[in-house]
Amino acid sequence: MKTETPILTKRKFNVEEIRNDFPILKRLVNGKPLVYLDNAATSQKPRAVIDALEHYYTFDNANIHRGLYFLSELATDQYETARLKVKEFINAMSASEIIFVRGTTEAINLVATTLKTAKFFEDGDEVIVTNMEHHANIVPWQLMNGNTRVHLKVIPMNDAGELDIDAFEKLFGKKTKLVSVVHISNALGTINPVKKIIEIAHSHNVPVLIDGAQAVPHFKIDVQELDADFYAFSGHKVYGPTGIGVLYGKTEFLEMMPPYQGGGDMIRTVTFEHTTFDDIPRKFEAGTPNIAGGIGLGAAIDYLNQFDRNEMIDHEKDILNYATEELLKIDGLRIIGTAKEKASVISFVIEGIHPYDIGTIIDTDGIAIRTGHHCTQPVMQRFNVPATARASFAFYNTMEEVDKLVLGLQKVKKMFA
Ligand code: 7TS
Repeated sequence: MKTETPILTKRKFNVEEIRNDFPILKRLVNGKPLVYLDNAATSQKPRAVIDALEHYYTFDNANIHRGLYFLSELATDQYETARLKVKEFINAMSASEIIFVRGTTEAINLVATTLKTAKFFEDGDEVIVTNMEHHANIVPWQLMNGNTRVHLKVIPMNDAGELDIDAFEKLFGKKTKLVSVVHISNALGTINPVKKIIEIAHSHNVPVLIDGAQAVPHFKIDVQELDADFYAFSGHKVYGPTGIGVLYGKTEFLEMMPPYQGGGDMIRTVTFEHTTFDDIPRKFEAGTPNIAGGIGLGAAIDYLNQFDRNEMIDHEKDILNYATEELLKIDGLRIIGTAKEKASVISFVIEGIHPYDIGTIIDTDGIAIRTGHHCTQPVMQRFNVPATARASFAFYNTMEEVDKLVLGLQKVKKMFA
Protein backbone atom coordinates (compact mmCIF):
# COMPACT_ATOMS: atom_id res chain seq x y z
CA MET A 1 0.00 0.00 0.00
CA LYS A 2 1.24 3.44 -0.88
CA THR A 3 1.68 5.71 2.12
CA GLU A 4 1.24 9.43 1.82
CA THR A 5 4.25 11.57 2.70
CA PRO A 6 2.98 14.13 5.22
CA ILE A 7 3.11 17.65 3.85
CA LEU A 8 3.82 20.39 6.35
CA THR A 9 1.28 22.97 5.32
CA LYS A 10 1.83 26.55 6.32
CA ARG A 11 -0.95 28.75 7.58
CA LYS A 12 -2.15 31.07 4.83
CA PHE A 13 -1.24 34.68 5.52
CA ASN A 14 -4.37 36.80 5.66
CA VAL A 15 -3.94 40.16 7.30
CA GLU A 16 -7.53 40.55 8.56
CA GLU A 17 -7.44 37.11 10.07
CA ILE A 18 -4.02 37.41 11.71
CA ARG A 19 -4.98 40.74 13.29
CA ASN A 20 -7.28 38.67 15.51
CA ASP A 21 -4.17 37.02 16.94
CA PHE A 22 -3.02 40.37 18.41
CA PRO A 23 -5.47 41.39 21.18
CA ILE A 24 -4.07 44.92 21.54
CA LEU A 25 -4.98 45.77 17.94
CA LYS A 26 -8.64 45.74 19.02
CA ARG A 27 -8.25 48.43 21.67
CA LEU A 28 -9.30 52.04 21.38
CA VAL A 29 -6.98 54.98 21.98
CA ASN A 30 -8.62 58.36 22.53
CA GLY A 31 -11.88 56.72 21.50
CA LYS A 32 -10.49 55.61 18.12
CA PRO A 33 -9.25 52.20 16.99
CA LEU A 34 -5.51 51.98 17.63
CA VAL A 35 -3.38 52.45 14.53
CA TYR A 36 -0.02 51.14 15.71
CA LEU A 37 2.80 52.31 13.46
CA ASP A 38 5.75 52.23 15.85
CA ASN A 39 6.83 48.68 15.22
CA ALA A 40 10.51 49.59 14.91
CA ALA A 41 10.41 50.64 18.57
CA THR A 42 8.61 47.48 19.68
CA SER A 43 6.14 45.17 18.04
CA GLN A 44 2.83 43.94 19.46
CA LYS A 45 2.46 40.44 20.83
CA PRO A 46 0.27 37.65 19.51
CA ARG A 47 -2.03 35.79 21.91
CA ALA A 48 0.30 32.76 21.62
CA VAL A 49 3.14 34.72 23.26
CA ILE A 50 0.92 36.20 25.97
CA ASP A 51 -0.47 32.72 26.71
CA ALA A 52 3.02 31.21 26.89
CA LEU A 53 3.99 33.77 29.56
CA GLU A 54 0.79 33.23 31.51
CA HIS A 55 1.11 29.45 31.27
CA TYR A 56 4.69 29.51 32.45
CA TYR A 57 3.95 31.61 35.53
CA THR A 58 0.68 29.79 36.28
CA PHE A 59 1.94 26.21 36.00
CA ASP A 60 5.67 25.83 35.39
CA ASN A 61 7.56 28.54 37.29
CA ALA A 62 10.81 27.38 38.92
CA ASN A 63 14.46 28.35 38.70
CA ILE A 64 16.42 26.60 35.98
CA HIS A 65 19.63 24.57 35.77
CA ARG A 66 19.66 23.77 39.49
CA GLY A 67 16.79 21.86 41.05
CA LEU A 68 16.55 18.13 40.52
CA TYR A 69 12.80 18.29 40.90
CA PHE A 70 9.97 18.16 38.42
CA LEU A 71 9.21 21.87 37.97
CA SER A 72 12.84 22.95 37.75
CA GLU A 73 13.49 20.34 35.09
CA LEU A 74 10.35 21.39 33.24
CA ALA A 75 11.36 25.07 33.29
CA THR A 76 14.93 24.21 32.25
CA ASP A 77 13.65 22.08 29.42
CA GLN A 78 11.40 24.87 28.13
CA TYR A 79 14.14 27.48 28.36
CA GLU A 80 16.66 25.29 26.55
CA THR A 81 14.03 24.36 23.96
CA ALA A 82 13.62 28.08 23.31
CA ARG A 83 17.37 28.30 22.71
CA LEU A 84 17.05 25.50 20.16
CA LYS A 85 14.20 27.34 18.47
CA VAL A 86 16.39 30.45 18.18
CA LYS A 87 19.22 28.33 16.80
CA GLU A 88 16.91 26.98 14.06
CA PHE A 89 15.34 30.39 13.49
CA ILE A 90 18.63 32.04 12.52
CA ASN A 91 20.31 28.80 11.40
CA ALA A 92 23.22 28.82 13.84
CA MET A 93 25.49 25.80 13.74
CA SER A 94 24.88 24.95 17.39
CA ALA A 95 22.54 25.98 20.23
CA SER A 96 25.63 26.78 22.32
CA GLU A 97 26.24 29.73 19.99
CA ILE A 98 22.99 31.32 21.20
CA ILE A 99 23.47 33.54 24.25
CA PHE A 100 20.38 34.93 25.89
CA VAL A 101 20.75 38.58 26.86
CA ARG A 102 18.41 41.48 27.59
CA GLY A 103 18.29 42.72 24.02
CA THR A 104 20.42 44.06 21.20
CA THR A 105 21.91 46.72 23.46
CA GLU A 106 23.18 44.18 25.95
CA ALA A 107 24.41 41.88 23.17
CA ILE A 108 26.67 44.59 21.77
CA ASN A 109 27.81 45.66 25.24
CA LEU A 110 28.67 42.03 26.00
CA VAL A 111 30.91 41.81 22.95
CA ALA A 112 32.57 45.18 23.64
CA THR A 113 33.13 44.46 27.33
CA THR A 114 34.50 40.94 26.91
CA LEU A 115 36.75 41.91 24.00
CA LYS A 116 38.13 44.67 26.17
CA THR A 117 38.76 42.22 29.03
CA ALA A 118 40.44 39.87 26.55
CA LYS A 119 42.73 42.76 25.48
CA PHE A 120 41.56 42.21 21.92
CA PHE A 121 42.10 45.91 21.23
CA GLU A 122 45.33 47.85 21.46
CA ASP A 123 45.66 51.60 21.81
CA GLY A 124 44.66 53.30 18.55
CA ASP A 125 42.79 50.29 17.10
CA GLU A 126 39.75 50.91 14.95
CA VAL A 127 36.18 49.64 14.75
CA ILE A 128 34.35 50.33 11.50
CA VAL A 129 30.69 51.31 11.89
CA THR A 130 28.23 53.03 9.54
CA ASN A 131 26.84 56.55 9.56
CA MET A 132 23.42 55.06 10.35
CA GLU A 133 24.12 53.18 13.59
CA HIS A 134 21.72 53.17 16.50
CA HIS A 135 23.46 54.58 19.59
CA ALA A 136 23.59 50.97 20.85
CA ASN A 137 26.29 50.32 18.25
CA ILE A 138 28.26 53.51 18.94
CA VAL A 139 28.37 54.12 22.67
CA PRO A 140 29.54 50.63 23.82
CA TRP A 141 32.69 51.02 21.70
CA GLN A 142 33.33 54.45 23.22
CA LEU A 143 32.73 53.17 26.75
CA MET A 144 35.54 50.69 26.28
CA ASN A 145 38.03 53.50 26.17
CA GLY A 146 40.23 53.67 29.22
CA ASN A 147 43.96 53.34 28.87
CA THR A 148 43.46 52.02 25.37
CA ARG A 149 41.60 54.25 22.93
CA VAL A 150 39.56 52.66 20.19
CA HIS A 151 38.52 54.87 17.30
CA LEU A 152 35.36 54.60 15.26
CA LYS A 153 35.78 54.74 11.49
CA VAL A 154 32.53 55.58 9.78
CA ILE A 155 31.23 54.24 6.45
CA PRO A 156 29.61 57.24 4.78
CA MET A 157 26.23 57.17 3.04
CA ASN A 158 24.69 59.03 0.10
CA ASP A 159 21.64 61.29 0.19
CA ALA A 160 19.35 58.30 -0.24
CA GLY A 161 20.81 56.73 2.89
CA GLU A 162 22.80 54.01 1.07
CA LEU A 163 26.29 53.04 2.22
CA ASP A 164 29.31 53.86 0.09
CA ILE A 165 30.91 50.43 -0.23
CA ASP A 166 33.95 51.75 -2.13
CA ALA A 167 34.65 54.12 0.74
CA PHE A 168 34.19 51.21 3.16
CA GLU A 169 36.93 49.22 1.44
CA LYS A 170 39.29 52.16 1.82
CA LEU A 171 38.76 52.34 5.60
CA PHE A 172 40.71 49.15 6.26
CA GLY A 173 44.19 49.47 7.63
CA LYS A 174 46.57 47.77 10.03
CA LYS A 175 44.58 49.07 13.01
CA THR A 176 41.18 47.74 11.89
CA LYS A 177 40.08 45.15 14.44
CA LEU A 178 36.33 44.83 14.00
CA VAL A 179 33.47 45.83 11.70
CA SER A 180 30.19 46.40 13.54
CA VAL A 181 27.28 47.43 11.33
CA VAL A 182 23.53 47.69 11.35
CA HIS A 183 21.63 45.32 9.05
CA ILE A 184 18.54 47.53 8.64
CA SER A 185 18.51 51.14 9.77
CA ASN A 186 15.77 51.96 12.27
CA ALA A 187 15.84 55.62 11.22
CA LEU A 188 16.02 55.25 7.42
CA GLY A 189 14.78 51.76 6.67
CA THR A 190 17.86 51.07 4.51
CA ILE A 191 18.69 47.39 4.11
CA ASN A 192 22.47 47.23 4.09
CA PRO A 193 24.37 44.72 1.92
CA VAL A 194 25.73 42.90 4.97
CA LYS A 195 26.75 39.76 3.10
CA LYS A 196 29.01 41.86 0.89
CA ILE A 197 30.26 43.82 3.91
CA ILE A 198 31.14 40.57 5.69
CA GLU A 199 32.93 39.23 2.60
CA ILE A 200 35.02 42.37 2.32
CA ALA A 201 35.86 42.43 6.03
CA HIS A 202 36.82 38.76 6.00
CA SER A 203 39.10 39.34 3.02
CA HIS A 204 40.98 41.65 5.43
CA ASN A 205 40.76 39.03 8.23
CA VAL A 206 38.50 41.29 10.27
CA PRO A 207 35.49 39.82 12.11
CA VAL A 208 32.00 41.34 11.79
CA LEU A 209 29.20 42.00 14.24
CA ILE A 210 25.77 42.63 12.75
CA ASP A 211 23.11 44.61 14.64
CA GLY A 212 20.05 42.75 13.43
CA ALA A 213 17.50 44.46 15.70
CA GLN A 214 15.45 45.68 12.74
CA ALA A 215 16.22 42.85 10.34
CA VAL A 216 15.04 39.78 12.25
CA PRO A 217 11.42 41.04 12.48
CA HIS A 218 11.23 41.46 8.70
CA PHE A 219 13.37 38.78 7.08
CA LYS A 220 14.53 35.21 7.43
CA ILE A 221 18.09 35.43 8.76
CA ASP A 222 20.68 32.75 8.13
CA VAL A 223 23.82 33.55 10.11
CA GLN A 224 25.80 30.77 8.45
CA GLU A 225 24.88 31.91 4.98
CA LEU A 226 25.86 35.47 5.92
CA ASP A 227 28.98 34.14 7.63
CA ALA A 228 28.45 36.71 10.42
CA ASP A 229 30.79 36.35 13.38
CA PHE A 230 28.28 37.95 15.74
CA TYR A 231 24.60 38.73 15.19
CA ALA A 232 22.46 40.59 17.75
CA PHE A 233 18.69 41.06 18.02
CA SER A 234 15.92 41.84 20.52
CA GLY A 235 12.97 39.60 21.36
CA HIS A 236 10.53 42.46 21.76
CA LYS A 237 10.91 43.66 18.17
CA VAL A 238 10.24 40.19 16.84
CA TYR A 239 6.81 39.81 18.51
CA GLY A 240 8.29 38.33 21.70
CA PRO A 241 8.55 39.76 25.24
CA THR A 242 10.73 42.63 26.40
CA GLY A 243 13.85 41.90 28.45
CA ILE A 244 15.05 39.03 26.27
CA GLY A 245 17.36 39.13 23.29
CA VAL A 246 20.00 37.14 21.53
CA LEU A 247 23.67 37.34 20.86
CA TYR A 248 24.75 34.81 18.28
CA GLY A 249 28.51 34.26 18.12
CA LYS A 250 30.65 31.78 16.26
CA THR A 251 32.03 29.15 18.64
CA GLU A 252 35.63 30.13 17.96
CA PHE A 253 34.98 33.69 19.19
CA LEU A 254 32.77 32.77 22.13
CA GLU A 255 35.34 30.31 23.39
CA MET A 256 38.09 32.89 23.14
CA MET A 257 36.06 35.55 24.98
CA PRO A 258 36.14 35.73 28.80
CA PRO A 259 32.90 35.75 30.85
CA TYR A 260 30.75 38.87 30.78
CA GLN A 261 29.46 38.91 34.36
CA GLY A 262 30.34 36.71 37.31
CA GLY A 263 27.91 34.85 39.54
CA GLY A 264 25.79 31.76 39.72
CA ASP A 265 25.22 29.42 36.81
CA MET A 266 28.33 30.41 34.87
CA ILE A 267 30.96 28.53 36.88
CA ARG A 268 32.32 25.02 37.14
CA THR A 269 34.29 25.32 40.41
CA VAL A 270 34.76 28.23 42.83
CA THR A 271 37.27 28.71 45.63
CA PHE A 272 38.38 31.98 47.19
CA GLU A 273 41.58 31.70 45.19
CA HIS A 274 40.34 30.60 41.81
CA THR A 275 37.23 30.00 39.71
CA THR A 276 36.79 27.93 36.59
CA PHE A 277 34.02 28.72 34.16
CA ASP A 278 31.34 26.71 32.48
CA ASP A 279 31.23 26.11 28.72
CA ILE A 280 29.47 28.40 26.26
CA PRO A 281 26.78 29.64 26.34
CA ARG A 282 26.47 29.41 30.15
CA LYS A 283 29.81 31.13 30.66
CA PHE A 284 28.00 34.31 29.52
CA GLU A 285 24.76 33.83 31.42
CA ALA A 286 25.42 34.63 35.09
CA GLY A 287 22.51 34.59 37.50
CA THR A 288 18.87 33.74 37.06
CA PRO A 289 17.99 34.67 33.50
CA ASN A 290 14.72 35.90 32.04
CA ILE A 291 13.23 32.40 31.92
CA ALA A 292 9.72 33.49 30.97
CA GLY A 293 11.18 35.84 28.37
CA GLY A 294 13.13 33.05 26.72
CA ILE A 295 10.06 30.84 26.64
CA GLY A 296 7.99 33.73 25.27
CA LEU A 297 10.56 34.34 22.54
CA GLY A 298 10.30 30.67 21.62
CA ALA A 299 6.53 31.09 21.34
CA ALA A 300 7.01 34.13 19.07
CA ILE A 301 9.28 32.07 16.81
CA ASP A 302 6.69 29.28 16.70
CA TYR A 303 4.08 31.87 15.81
CA LEU A 304 6.13 33.20 12.89
CA ASN A 305 7.05 29.71 11.72
CA GLN A 306 3.39 28.89 11.06
CA PHE A 307 3.56 31.13 8.01
CA ASP A 308 5.54 31.25 4.82
CA ARG A 309 7.63 34.29 5.79
CA ASN A 310 7.73 35.35 2.12
CA GLU A 311 4.00 36.10 2.25
CA MET A 312 4.57 38.43 5.20
CA ILE A 313 7.51 40.07 3.48
CA ASP A 314 5.40 40.66 0.34
CA HIS A 315 2.64 42.22 2.42
CA GLU A 316 5.10 44.56 4.16
CA LYS A 317 6.54 45.53 0.78
CA ASP A 318 3.04 46.36 -0.53
CA ILE A 319 2.41 48.51 2.56
CA LEU A 320 5.77 50.26 2.16
CA ASN A 321 5.12 51.03 -1.53
CA TYR A 322 1.56 52.21 -0.93
CA ALA A 323 2.50 54.34 2.10
CA THR A 324 5.45 55.90 0.24
CA GLU A 325 3.21 56.82 -2.70
CA GLU A 326 0.42 58.25 -0.54
CA LEU A 327 2.70 60.18 1.83
CA LEU A 328 4.51 61.81 -1.07
CA LYS A 329 1.17 63.27 -2.22
CA ILE A 330 1.21 65.48 0.89
CA ASP A 331 2.52 68.90 0.01
CA GLY A 332 5.81 69.74 1.77
CA LEU A 333 6.41 66.18 3.01
CA ARG A 334 9.91 64.84 2.48
CA ILE A 335 10.99 61.28 3.12
CA ILE A 336 14.38 60.89 4.81
CA GLY A 337 15.82 57.61 3.61
CA THR A 338 15.02 56.65 0.04
CA ALA A 339 17.34 53.70 -0.49
CA LYS A 340 16.46 51.25 -3.26
CA GLU A 341 16.57 48.41 -0.74
CA LYS A 342 14.27 49.41 2.09
CA ALA A 343 12.30 47.76 4.87
CA SER A 344 8.88 49.04 5.92
CA VAL A 345 10.14 52.08 7.83
CA ILE A 346 9.35 55.60 6.64
CA SER A 347 10.99 58.61 8.28
CA PHE A 348 9.68 61.96 7.13
CA VAL A 349 9.56 65.67 7.81
CA ILE A 350 6.89 68.17 6.83
CA GLU A 351 8.03 71.65 5.99
CA GLY A 352 7.29 74.17 8.73
CA ILE A 353 5.89 71.63 11.22
CA HIS A 354 7.92 70.10 14.02
CA PRO A 355 7.78 66.29 14.13
CA TYR A 356 6.66 66.45 17.78
CA ASP A 357 3.56 68.40 16.73
CA ILE A 358 2.83 65.81 14.06
CA GLY A 359 3.10 62.95 16.56
CA THR A 360 1.03 64.67 19.23
CA ILE A 361 -1.79 65.69 16.90
CA ILE A 362 -2.25 62.35 15.18
CA ASP A 363 -2.15 60.61 18.56
CA THR A 364 -5.52 62.21 19.27
CA ASP A 365 -6.83 59.99 16.46
CA GLY A 366 -5.28 56.88 17.99
CA ILE A 367 -2.34 56.82 15.57
CA ALA A 368 0.99 55.89 17.17
CA ILE A 369 4.18 56.89 15.34
CA ARG A 370 7.56 57.77 16.76
CA THR A 371 9.07 61.23 16.58
CA GLY A 372 12.55 62.32 17.53
CA HIS A 373 16.08 61.28 16.65
CA HIS A 374 15.35 57.54 17.04
CA CYS A 375 18.61 57.08 18.98
CA THR A 376 20.48 57.83 15.77
CA GLN A 377 21.72 61.39 16.24
CA PRO A 378 24.46 61.00 13.59
CA VAL A 379 21.73 60.24 11.03
CA MET A 380 19.94 63.47 11.95
CA GLN A 381 23.25 65.34 11.64
CA ARG A 382 23.91 63.76 8.22
CA PHE A 383 20.50 64.86 6.90
CA ASN A 384 20.58 68.13 8.74
CA VAL A 385 17.26 67.69 10.53
CA PRO A 386 16.69 67.89 14.29
CA ALA A 387 14.22 65.02 14.27
CA THR A 388 11.86 63.10 12.01
CA ALA A 389 8.44 61.53 12.28
CA ARG A 390 8.63 57.81 11.63
CA ALA A 391 5.97 55.30 10.66
CA SER A 392 7.21 51.73 10.87
CA PHE A 393 4.99 48.89 9.71
CA ALA A 394 4.58 45.27 10.72
CA PHE A 395 2.88 42.44 8.81
CA TYR A 396 -0.36 43.10 10.73
CA ASN A 397 -0.70 46.64 9.42
CA THR A 398 -3.20 47.37 6.66
CA MET A 399 -3.67 49.73 3.72
CA GLU A 400 -6.61 51.27 5.65
CA GLU A 401 -4.22 52.17 8.43
CA VAL A 402 -1.98 53.90 5.90
CA ASP A 403 -5.04 55.85 4.74
CA LYS A 404 -5.74 56.87 8.35
CA LEU A 405 -2.16 58.08 8.75
CA VAL A 406 -2.47 60.15 5.58
CA LEU A 407 -5.79 61.65 6.74
CA GLY A 408 -4.19 62.43 10.10
CA LEU A 409 -1.29 64.20 8.43
CA GLN A 410 -3.64 66.20 6.24
CA LYS A 411 -5.40 67.34 9.41
CA VAL A 412 -2.02 68.42 10.84
CA LYS A 413 -1.32 70.37 7.66
CA LYS A 414 -4.68 72.17 7.91
CA MET A 415 -4.05 73.12 11.53
CA PHE A 416 -0.74 74.70 10.60
CA ALA A 417 -1.94 76.32 7.34
N1 7TS B 1 19.83 48.62 17.09
C1 7TS B 1 18.85 49.04 16.29
C2 7TS B 1 19.06 49.09 14.82
C3 7TS B 1 17.64 49.43 16.85
O1 7TS B 1 16.66 49.86 16.06
C4 7TS B 1 17.47 49.39 18.25
C5 7TS B 1 16.23 49.89 18.92
C6 7TS B 1 18.52 48.90 19.03
C7 7TS B 1 19.69 48.53 18.42
C8 7TS B 1 18.41 48.73 20.50
O2 7TS B 1 17.52 47.70 20.79
P1 7TS B 1 17.10 47.38 22.30
O3 7TS B 1 16.01 46.36 22.14
O4 7TS B 1 18.29 46.83 22.97
O5 7TS B 1 16.63 48.65 22.89
N2 7TS B 1 15.49 50.83 18.18
C9 7TS B 1 14.47 51.56 18.61
C10 7TS B 1 13.76 52.40 17.79
O6 7TS B 1 13.93 52.55 16.59
N3 7TS B 1 12.80 53.02 18.53
O7 7TS B 1 12.90 52.60 19.78
C11 7TS B 1 13.94 51.69 19.87
